[in-house]
Amino acid sequence: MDSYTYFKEGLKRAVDEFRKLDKKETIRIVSHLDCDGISSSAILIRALQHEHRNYTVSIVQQLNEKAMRELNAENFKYFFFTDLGSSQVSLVESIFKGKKVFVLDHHELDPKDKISQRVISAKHDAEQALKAITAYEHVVHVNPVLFGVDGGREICGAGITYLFARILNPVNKASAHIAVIGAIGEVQEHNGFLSLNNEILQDALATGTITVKRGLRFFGMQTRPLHKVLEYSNDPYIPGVTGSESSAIQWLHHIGIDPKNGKDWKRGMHLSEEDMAKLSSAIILQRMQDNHENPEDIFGNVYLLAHEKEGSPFKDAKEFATLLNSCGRMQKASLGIGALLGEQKAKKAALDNLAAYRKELLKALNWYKEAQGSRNLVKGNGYIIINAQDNILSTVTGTLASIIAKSNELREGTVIVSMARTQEQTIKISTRIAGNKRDYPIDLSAIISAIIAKIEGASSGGHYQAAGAVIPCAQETLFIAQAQDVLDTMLPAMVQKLSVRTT
Ligand SMILES: [Mn+2]
Repeated sequence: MDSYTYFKEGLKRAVDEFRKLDKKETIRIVSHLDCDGISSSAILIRALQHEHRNYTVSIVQQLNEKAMRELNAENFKYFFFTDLGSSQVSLVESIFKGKKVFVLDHHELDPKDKISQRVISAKHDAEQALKAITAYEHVVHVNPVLFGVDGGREICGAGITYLFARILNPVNKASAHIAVIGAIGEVQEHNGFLSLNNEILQDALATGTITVKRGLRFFGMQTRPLHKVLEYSNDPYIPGVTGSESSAIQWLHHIGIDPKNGKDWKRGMHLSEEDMAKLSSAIILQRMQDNHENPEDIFGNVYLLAHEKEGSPFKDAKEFATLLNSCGRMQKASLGIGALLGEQKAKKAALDNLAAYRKELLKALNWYKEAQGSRNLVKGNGYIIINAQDNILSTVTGTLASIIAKSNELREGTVIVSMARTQEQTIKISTRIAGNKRDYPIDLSAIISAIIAKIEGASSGGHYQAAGAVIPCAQETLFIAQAQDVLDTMLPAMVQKLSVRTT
């Protein structure tokens, strides 16, 4: 048996545990606020409905000790934590005495949890990993990382929840498309899916909920005017076109495509096959003239929801995923869940919410423009610290940092640290690297852990090139000082590696 088969065997054991639960009890679902977490909860809700189980759902930004103690004080015996919980599983086990908590997660394992650490020491031995799932008194813990499966790329929270649901009852195959949306939101799709994600996609194709076609890798082909799609296209980048609305319109005329359909702007999905071919070759040519590394790297898989109308913001799985993220960030996750479950009212409200979210984002960008030269921006050698305090929504700090990173205003390779206060007396911190390359030798998760090492009450997480942290508000000044210190010492060594590599 390979590790994937063992992992599914582990899910089967979790399902067996689930079947033992008293049917009269209400199940408390707690999930993460991003697209993946929202998708996970939608899949689980549908599965529990089929089982005729009662449930109640909460979506949270993070699962800290305080939140867990509050949950434990509620009047529930059974819990499901989806897309979160693994990195605090030892705390879950110690807090939820006399309860049963199912943790379905793909995040890093808890360094304080002896059971998962034993599996890591045994080099993810499959038998050990299987035993670990039910080795707790109050937790049933399923995480592909235990089996040596890459939780960053091969499967996400929604995928794990989907496989759990599929074992519980094959009728849940009808939810495969939701897991695909979750994986796309989690950026696990790169010209196709790997292993378990791909297996789930095959289910979605077989049940007919999703169709895949090759197409231009642009965002918004269903809903945005074509010239807007080109104006905003950072990846793939079109030299001389990206970044300017008027250039995009002129260029379309120049290559023989009318940007209008009568009175209205033409959208990507309106293009005839002939015009689509014309557009593709013109983009490749434009990139060749600019000596782009891979001028023809403009195509990718487009995942379309079969039962949504052409031109709808729910048609393209990538646009749907963005919509779900915006629901989470505006604290309106329930609209996202409703939209995934096909509720028309929720879908409409989710669209209104997307407009409100875009306003918040614009507000954040305007604040950043006006903050130039102020004390809120700390500029150093190779980095910038943006301290937005209460001026922007804490849930858009990451997106703000990403937009600045891709805007070409900072030198390539500049580290961006963006901070904003939450409603819980904490500060949310996001880090990004400026530029459009995918692999700078700058390890942001190492940098962020070094910064928070001396800060009490801080926690961090993330990946090599997109990491974040949460600190208490009282530590704001100390954090900035620590960040300057760490970046001044760590960055030069990493950047030196960068210049060696590129020459
Ligand atoms: Mn996730």
